[in-house]
Amino acid sequence: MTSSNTYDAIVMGAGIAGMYQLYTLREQGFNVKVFETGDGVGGTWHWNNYPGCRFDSESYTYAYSWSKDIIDEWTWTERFAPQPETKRYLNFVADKFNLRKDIQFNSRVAKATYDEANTEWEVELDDGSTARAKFVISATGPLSAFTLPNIPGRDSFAGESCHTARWPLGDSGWKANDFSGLRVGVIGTGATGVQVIQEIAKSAKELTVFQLAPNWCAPLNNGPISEEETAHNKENAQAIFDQCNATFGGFLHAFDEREAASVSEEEREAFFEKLYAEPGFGIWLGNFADIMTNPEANEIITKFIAKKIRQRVDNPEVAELLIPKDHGFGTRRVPMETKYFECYNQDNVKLIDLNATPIEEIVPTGIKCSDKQYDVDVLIYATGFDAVTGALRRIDIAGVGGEKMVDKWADGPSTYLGMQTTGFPNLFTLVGPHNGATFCNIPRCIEQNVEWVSDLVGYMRDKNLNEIQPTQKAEDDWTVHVDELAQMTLFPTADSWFMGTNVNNPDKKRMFMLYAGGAPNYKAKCDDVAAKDYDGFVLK
Ligand code: NA7
Repeated sequence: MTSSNTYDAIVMGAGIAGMYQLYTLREQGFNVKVFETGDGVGGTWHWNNYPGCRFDSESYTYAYSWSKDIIDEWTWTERFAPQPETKRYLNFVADKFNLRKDIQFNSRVAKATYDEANTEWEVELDDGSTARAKFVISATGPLSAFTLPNIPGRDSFAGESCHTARWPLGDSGWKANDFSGLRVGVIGTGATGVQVIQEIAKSAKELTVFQLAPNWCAPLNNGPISEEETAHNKENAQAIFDQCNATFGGFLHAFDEREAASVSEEEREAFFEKLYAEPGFGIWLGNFADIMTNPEANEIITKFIAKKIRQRVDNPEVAELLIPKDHGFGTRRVPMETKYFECYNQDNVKLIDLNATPIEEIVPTGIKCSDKQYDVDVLIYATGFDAVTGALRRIDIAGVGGEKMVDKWADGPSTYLGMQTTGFPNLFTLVGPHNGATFCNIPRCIEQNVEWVSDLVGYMRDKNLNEIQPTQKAEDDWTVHVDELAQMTLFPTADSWFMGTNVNNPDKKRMFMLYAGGAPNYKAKCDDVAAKDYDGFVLK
């Protein structure tokens, strides 16, 4: 290395992906620097301190698989761990492998510019300092660039407010999840809104939920993990990870290959009831596979979930407001809940349908809708993210010839394997757009992404290669393939962050942002590309 701020690789972000990327490249003898906006490791689990935040993945399937020591030494207390536990886990990993020594915290990458002559990147931080590296690897997270609603008067609110992804931790009061005596407003009813609402409802004097579109929520069925189960999980960890890696979404749950219409109504109903009562995503990702591809099959499960909501909500009018009418079950991310619907049976919880009475403005004392004003003490924005490409869009990335990534992707991202885009050599996008890790029990696919990139960087060192980027054809073919796969599913029938839509990002093109071919197919394709000396890439 020529100077103290020149590295083999710079990793942007110290979440689950960035931490593992640092570890693997360092193990291979590379000089790596991680720049992290926050003041600690963990990414999503560092920032999302809102009450109720927890896994929807079984804890022991979400853990890192690459260290037996971690598996043996860490014990998960709940089937779906709460966020503070996961944050502790990731700090434990960082301590154990001394990761912090190569991470610079409170350091947001503002700019990355490719230096063609030297085939390396110059990265500039918010404070104007710079660093250089042959490779830049973004581990900025698909759901990290949070969005606040563009509602007039937002800054005039005189009470306290926050986005859920920037929950201000405190020792007492609402910041410590005690809402007693407070009137609270929550805007947003996605997976985050659902988690935070069911917690706030427990103690708030009044909770007013402002809902644009309801989501198809299903029970998480969380519980403690017994000592025997923990022992079993540790002993069989590799088999559990292998099981996950063989499924579409990297979860324990695998689709049932029977068609929904192929079984009797009685059998189907019993199957749905069983899945509804079981922990985790089984009702979605362990259901008949054709619920995700065939509108008629989807309608059957949709009707079942609607029936459940009607059974659980006392007031039929409120129940109807909580039942989505514009999309089928599973076509958007299914929020997992614990007595969420029952919250609306409580006297302290009110649901406001923003389609009937839109928000006109935020005023110092609360929210003014078209029919009346709701005064609140605390206002929570659970309004989502500029998903998948958002964090990259917020960095000024310039590639060959000074081309900006935001311009290249103005009409939606185009990539090869969701890992690279032409004109931006040596830049890899972990869990990037159209990458198999985006629709996945994320650490399972993050490990695949990271290991693939690390192998590639090692390969380039061995072969004395300096530069890699995809061919235009490989990129075009992959982008078309991703779209074709999406069109075979029902995902494009709904607006959601899967499709890049969020009312607060009106300029973003509606386009499927994930990869719907399933984790095993994605891995097989990546492995095949590597086995063929990185077929589809130009290496120099
Ligand atoms: P989501 O799923 O994007 O949900 C955001 C919610 O906020 C959703 O209900 C939106 O309604 C609502 N929203 C957004 N902007 C507004 C405005 N301006 N006014 C009213 N309501 C608004 O984000 P989450 O954080 O819940 O979940 C993201 C992922 O994180 C989740 O899937 C997990 O994988 C982890 P809309 O849907 O547009 O009707």
